[in-house]
Amino acid sequence: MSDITASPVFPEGFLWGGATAANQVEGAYIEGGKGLSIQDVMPNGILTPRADAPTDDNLKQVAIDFYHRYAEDIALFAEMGFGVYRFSIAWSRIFPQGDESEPNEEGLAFYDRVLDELERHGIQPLVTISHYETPLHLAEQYDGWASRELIGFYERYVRTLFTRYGARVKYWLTFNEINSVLHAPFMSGGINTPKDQLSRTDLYQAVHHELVASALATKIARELAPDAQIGCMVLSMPVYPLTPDPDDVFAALTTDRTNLAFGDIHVRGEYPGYYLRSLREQGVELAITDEDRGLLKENTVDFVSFSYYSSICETVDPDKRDMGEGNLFGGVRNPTLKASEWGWQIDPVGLRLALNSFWDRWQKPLFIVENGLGAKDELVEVDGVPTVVDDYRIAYLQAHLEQVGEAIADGVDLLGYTTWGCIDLVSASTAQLSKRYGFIYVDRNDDGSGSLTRYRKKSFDWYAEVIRTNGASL
Ligand code: BGP
Repeated sequence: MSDITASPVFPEGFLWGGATAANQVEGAYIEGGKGLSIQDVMPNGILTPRADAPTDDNLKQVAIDFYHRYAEDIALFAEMGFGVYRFSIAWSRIFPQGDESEPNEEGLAFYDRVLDELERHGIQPLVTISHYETPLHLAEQYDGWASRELIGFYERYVRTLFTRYGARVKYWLTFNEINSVLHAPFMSGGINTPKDQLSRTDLYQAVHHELVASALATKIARELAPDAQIGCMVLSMPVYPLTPDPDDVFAALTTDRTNLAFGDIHVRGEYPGYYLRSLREQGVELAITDEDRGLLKENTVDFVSFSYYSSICETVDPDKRDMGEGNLFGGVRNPTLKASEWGWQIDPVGLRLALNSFWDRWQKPLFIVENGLGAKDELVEVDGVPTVVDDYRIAYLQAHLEQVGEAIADGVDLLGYTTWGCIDLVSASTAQLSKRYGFIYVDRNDDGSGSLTRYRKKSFDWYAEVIRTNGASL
């Protein structure tokens, strides 16, 4: 008989690993037939949403040169014992402009090589189909996801991916942080119209197009890759009431729902009533066809994945709205929590709360596909070996993983956990390299100098031990 009071145990087969995105690691921005993506005109991250043309000060042009060093990097992941590696396919490597009829074979062959290498090491791929890297031509010519035409281009792209890799890749994510298009329309949705000139209707229409495209990807997977498991990916940020005032409690629910809606739609296949009410109150009128409704309803996801970095608070009292930073968007600061150097509040218990609330709500397997601490690391020598003594990162991950263990003991069905930026990479929000997340230090600086040599940080061995013991060492 099992002891239900036993300490949390990660289930057998739990997928431990790490996550990256093409534009943040690959570099080779115009090599191998790749076309420009919106990231190639974003040298400043979301600080200045776009430049007129590519500029040489864009660190993503080289990033960490994963395009040429993927074998070395995957070997390091294998050394840590990764069971899964989440990466994205750069849409503009496969369809350089986005609207061509034929894919770029050289781009497809690159991901074949990455998959070969993962297979060789027994690491499962977890593929993000679209991670903040819409082909630039689709942004400039069509206004990105504001146009319904993007659904057709995305369909062609996913058909190509499922045909080529469907037998080799089990886990797929349709859009990275799909809800983020509301906050960063250019980066997340390739929407060229500046945010302040974009009407609410156009913005929510773009979201609708992505949601329909996401459902369509699930439909195509069922046809072309029947063993594939399709997940949505949502930026999560639990919202607490700042005070016990019932109005604050309801305001917290309302803010939380701006994110929860995306899981609701993917899992239940329809817009929830509270979402429709909010659209009405904002004067948004969406063009939704019967075909859209059918696609959403019939093609719900197999699992829900999400990023988790912090929680926020909410209050109706304007005098108490002390705003803090967060992942793409912030919220009212929580006076009980500390924050990272970038002001992202650190809340391990919030992760257990998110896991429990998502499981209670959706009853679908969950996957944590981003979590981690961005920090400024210093390369030092220990016993003559260059390394980073990143005890702060170990403490962050340890505290979060303990809460993940608690959530599993609470009964949550969790497929796996991939830390964000398992190797240092270019930050999405700042476009700099000095905001580091990795277990592996990459010698490259914000001014582009550096040898690109990889070094194992102290957290490298720590994570390897967590994986080796399936969490028992936590
Ligand atoms: C998420 C993105 C990632 C990643 C991460 C950390 O929003 O999905 O691409 O970058 O946040 O953010 P940052 O790089 O800004 O620290």
